[in-house]
Amino acid sequence: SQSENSYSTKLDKKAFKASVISHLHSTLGTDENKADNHAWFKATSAAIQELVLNRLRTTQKTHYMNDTRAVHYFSAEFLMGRLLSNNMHNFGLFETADAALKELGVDISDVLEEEPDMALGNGGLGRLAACFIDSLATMELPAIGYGIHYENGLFRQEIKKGAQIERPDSWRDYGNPWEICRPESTQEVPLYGYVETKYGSNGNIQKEWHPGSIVKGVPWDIPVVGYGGNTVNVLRLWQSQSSSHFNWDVFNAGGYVDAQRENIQAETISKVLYPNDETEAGKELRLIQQYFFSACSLKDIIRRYKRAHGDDWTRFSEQVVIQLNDTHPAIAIPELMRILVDRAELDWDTAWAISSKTFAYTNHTLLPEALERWPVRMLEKILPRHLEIIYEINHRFMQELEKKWPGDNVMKAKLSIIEESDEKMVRMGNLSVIGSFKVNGVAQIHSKLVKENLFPEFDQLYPNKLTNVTNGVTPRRWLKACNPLLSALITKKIGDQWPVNLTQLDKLSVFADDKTFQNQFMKVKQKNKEALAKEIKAITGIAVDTKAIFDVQIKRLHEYKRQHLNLLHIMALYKRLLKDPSYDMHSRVFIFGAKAAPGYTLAKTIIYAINKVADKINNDKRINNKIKVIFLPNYRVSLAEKMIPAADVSQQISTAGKEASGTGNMKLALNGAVTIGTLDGANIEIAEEVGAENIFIFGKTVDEVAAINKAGYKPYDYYYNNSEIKALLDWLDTDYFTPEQPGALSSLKRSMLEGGDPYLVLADFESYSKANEALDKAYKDKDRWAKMAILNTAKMGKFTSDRSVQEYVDRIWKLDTCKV
Ligand code: 26V
Repeated sequence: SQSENSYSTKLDKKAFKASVISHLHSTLGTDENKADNHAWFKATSAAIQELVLNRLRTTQKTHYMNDTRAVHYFSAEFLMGRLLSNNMHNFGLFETADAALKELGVDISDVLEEEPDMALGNGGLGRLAACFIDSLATMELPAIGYGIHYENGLFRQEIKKGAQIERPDSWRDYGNPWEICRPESTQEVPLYGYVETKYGSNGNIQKEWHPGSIVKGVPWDIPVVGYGGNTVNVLRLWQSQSSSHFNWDVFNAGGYVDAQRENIQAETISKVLYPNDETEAGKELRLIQQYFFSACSLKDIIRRYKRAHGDDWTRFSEQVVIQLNDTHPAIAIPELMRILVDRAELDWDTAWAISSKTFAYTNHTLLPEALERWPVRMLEKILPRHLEIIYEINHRFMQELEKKWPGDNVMKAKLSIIEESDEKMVRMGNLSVIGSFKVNGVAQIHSKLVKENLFPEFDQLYPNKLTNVTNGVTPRRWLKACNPLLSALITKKIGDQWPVNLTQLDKLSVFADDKTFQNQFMKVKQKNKEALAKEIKAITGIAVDTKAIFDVQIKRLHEYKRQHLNLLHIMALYKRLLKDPSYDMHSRVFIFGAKAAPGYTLAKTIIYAINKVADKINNDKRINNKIKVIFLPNYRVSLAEKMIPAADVSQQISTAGKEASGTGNMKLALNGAVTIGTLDGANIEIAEEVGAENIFIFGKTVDEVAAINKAGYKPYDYYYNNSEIKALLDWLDTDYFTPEQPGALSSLKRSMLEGGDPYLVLADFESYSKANEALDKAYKDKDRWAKMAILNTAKMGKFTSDRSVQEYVDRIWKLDTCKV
């Protein structure tokens, strides 16, 4: 099997023990008697890292010798989480390490808990990047991830008196055992300044950018271990540093510089990850972050290309494909054009032919507030030459449009990279579509909406450029490593190939009605629930009944994801129980995890509301513990790994058309949770796979949502016509949940009435309530539920990120595997 490779067999328990102890002595400078869990973590990681680095060297040598075409995954975010457990699993060494540490008197789970999460991402987009690089390494594909070495990842969330407080996340305070600094590959990044027009060597007009300042980018490499441990690829993250380099040339140009030179501290560029998921703030430092990592990465790629091909640019796009993870790195397009035209002195058409065969772009959202647009004035100041190049790209594009649709200026205004508003803006989405050879959405429905609503004219202009690649998740982290009990049961039943061939899970389907297997499957779920209950008790002090339904909603807090729909329904159940103590429902524990962007007031109010409603319900003796509401603070990858295996129910309740794909939906179903969800994002494809009997679908469809909005949605109609809805909203207006702070939840009510209820919470409430009743009924039938849970796991084969990556490889990247 793939987990049995030469490296794992070389290192038996005895050798592993010796390696850990030797690292305890010579790397950590301590010994077995003095070592605390953190020291054991460091020593264990060092023992693993030794193997990792050996494979890394071999992989890099092999890729170099074979001069392989490689994908370069440009992403402002990589939400890696912890690496030790994953790396041990991928080397097939987890059991060995477990046994070795046990003999040393150390519990491996205590050791794993010492590792801080690498939280260098906000949510779905960043975690997708992490799953993709795992799959790329597992599938032995030549690939490199490029991103930013943030000193502080996504903020740590504390809940004080029910409200979110943000604290800095310092994941490297005690050092990181995996990263390797590569000062020899430092790059320089120019910023600010002015553009000089002059004559080039061939007598043509040439442009030269004289930057006002230069910062250094220092790369840190994080090895990415593929399953089986053969290929170890690299995630290269750039850290900014001030350069001693002062540009005298510019200085001598006469004080001109000082006027335009910003006094940004170079070090601030990679200081912190912006925590705004899905809202574009247009902050200068963020644009600089984007250019900083894109420019460093391109220079790194070109340095490597030139080592093999010298100044011959003709093969560049054969060797290099760059995937833009959303528009965040789209500035790489004019940067490559600048290098080709200004530096390599290629003519425009030649340069454009290379550049537009190099880039491909993934769109991750349709929300208008998340579509990136930069003020022209800001670009002009920070990247004056790039602005010129963007104008030139746009000018030529306008000529192309004129040929296709003569005289159609409305069309031109719509497709222009430049938005002619009061404050002129550069539309990064349009730039990305024009500058890429493929553009993809992340689930079928999303890609359809990208074609029909977001970029319809582009789809006409460039047929076959817009396409779909449905997201996936790595089953190594999201089943094998996080759910050892279920993994063992599955392996016993169908063998050990499922981690690399997930459609094999379908072999479990024939046991869905098998009573023995149902018992085994649900026993595992029960054990996982008990483990989570312990965790809940430790974190919140609240005891939950593990016989209750564990109902989980974990994702960023956003109105479109509708945590407040879930909350309203919880309040409805509570109200029904108060009114009628014999109201028939299975006891249920509602568990939330969610961070709100620090400036998103309503999202923070929803977190506060969940916590306040929780306080009231959890302490109300009248309802006999039928409902518990748990908000677990600081939701992150490592917490997800504990919550997902224990979930009975997966809440995926976004307004149809708003959630591009979702990936938590896949992770939960993979671990045997049954989805209650809307026909949105990948839920639709999950429903197709598991069948209508094994999922609870509710709510307006994309078409119905569009029709309602077109006709003019009137949330007051629902308020006045449905007495339960009215009572619930009015309840938020009383001081019942916030006696010490009357009116604290009123804004939440207002958002769904005066605020226009933009995400149709009220329109979907009744349907949601009915779906919940059906779910409750299904759960009471133990056999039926077990069958549903089993089939959810069995039918998730499609949603491995290996399948997503294979689709990118076949249709976009055109890579060959390279056996190391
Ligand atoms: C936008 C911005 C705007 C500026 C500040 C920082 C920032 C960070 C991220 C974003 C875009 C977020 C888009 C995103 O995460 N989309 C999610 O992508 C997932 C992977 O494709 C998908 O499963 C989710 O449905 C989608 O919401």
